[in-house]
Amino acid sequence: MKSYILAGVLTTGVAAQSGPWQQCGGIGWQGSTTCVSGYHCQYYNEWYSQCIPSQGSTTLRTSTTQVAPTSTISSAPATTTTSSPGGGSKKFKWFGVNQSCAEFGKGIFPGRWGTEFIFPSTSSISTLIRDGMNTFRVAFSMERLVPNTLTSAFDQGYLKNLTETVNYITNNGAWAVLDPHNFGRYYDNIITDVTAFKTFWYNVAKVYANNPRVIFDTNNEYHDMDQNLVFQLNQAAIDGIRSAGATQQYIFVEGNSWTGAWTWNVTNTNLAALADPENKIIYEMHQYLDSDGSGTSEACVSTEAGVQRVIGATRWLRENGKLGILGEFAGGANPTCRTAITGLLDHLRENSDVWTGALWWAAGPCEPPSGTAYTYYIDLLRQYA
Ligand SMILES: *[C@@H]1O[C@H](CO)[C@@H](O)[C@H](O)[C@H]1NC(C)=O
Ligand SMILES: *[C@@H]1O[C@H](CO)[C@@H](O)[C@H](O)[C@H]1NC(C)=O
Ligand SMILES: CC(=O)N[C@H]1CO[C@H](CO)[C@@H](O)[C@@H]1O
Repeated sequence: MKSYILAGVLTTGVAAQSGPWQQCGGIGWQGSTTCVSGYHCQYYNEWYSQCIPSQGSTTLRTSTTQVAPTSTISSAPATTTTSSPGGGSKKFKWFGVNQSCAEFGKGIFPGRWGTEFIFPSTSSISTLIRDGMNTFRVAFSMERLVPNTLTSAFDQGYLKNLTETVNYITNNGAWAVLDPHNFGRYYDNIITDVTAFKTFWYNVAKVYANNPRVIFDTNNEYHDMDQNLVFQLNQAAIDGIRSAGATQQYIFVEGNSWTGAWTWNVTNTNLAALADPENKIIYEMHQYLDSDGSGTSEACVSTEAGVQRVIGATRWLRENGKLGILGEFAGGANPTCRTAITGLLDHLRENSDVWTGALWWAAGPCEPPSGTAYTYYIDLLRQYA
């Protein structure tokens, strides 16, 4: 999912029309609500709309409401017989939410803590743990962590706050997914220096090498990039992490085309060749259920959309002997989406030999979870946790 800007504290004013991929709406947004030629303003949720290509040709992302990935790893199918919708007795390894806060205010760097960005509140995390969530994908921005170059020193203040968040999560027995929410870019330029990217990950992994409950997510949603480069960046991240001595942790790799599950089997097939000496790669995919291109809808295209959009990925994972996680998903607060989301989660759980879990995108503003969709779905999500 895209970055968000903190509601009520947004300071940006944008003149004229918003450019490609820029924000064009959302609560608190004071900039332009129209996009430059060739792009249209796509509604994602009450907090965020973004300028995306009009033809929908470059990305097959369906956008809609935000989702949070819950993730799980299948491992030993548990034998609980809780009756969740659709039944099923398997349990996800990872099930949780995205914590989207520290990467807010995209494009305003370094930005001000408490204004452009903030870190997730501990009360939000503990509430969600009580709801059964065991995984938190903590988004952050690389430009704030390493302001100068990919290989330069950390901003110690940002690192400290990030680490406190991570430690709070893992000290409470949950998993913290470190998510550089950068779309394969650094200061808006596609990252092409593979060696520098490896060093970046070496440096980050050094910090967390002794915490086995940390999961490294190479980058959020590569898109519109050379497919071989996406492979190389993922491999460099793996190599950097392992060479830093972080050998126990899982690594979530992401693909091109916004790491979409529904196009994975045509777009990202080369990523099957990624290699990890520790054999702990998990393929992170994202999936939203509204139609792309309409630009307005919280609606899911059908009650079957969830299953239809991931079934090809399920097959790909199984045929290639890989494990996956649905790192972001969501649906609007309406019955069609609810049925589609239920079907999606049931499908993932029925295929928990390859799907390790799922992470709901976002629970609302960084304070106690309160997003509209989250509130609508929490009772359902609890049944899969
Ligand atoms: C870190 O968090 C503290 C509050 O706990 C805040 O005062 C400070 O500005 C933050 N710094 C950064 C860089 O996030
Ligand atoms: C690829 O995935 C899509 C979406 O799930 C699915 O409709 C399609 O049948 C898949 N193709 C193959 C060859 O598996
Ligand atoms: C943008 C957004 O809704 N982010 C949310 C992601 O999930 C965490 C956990 O619930 C929320 O605190 C964030 O506000």
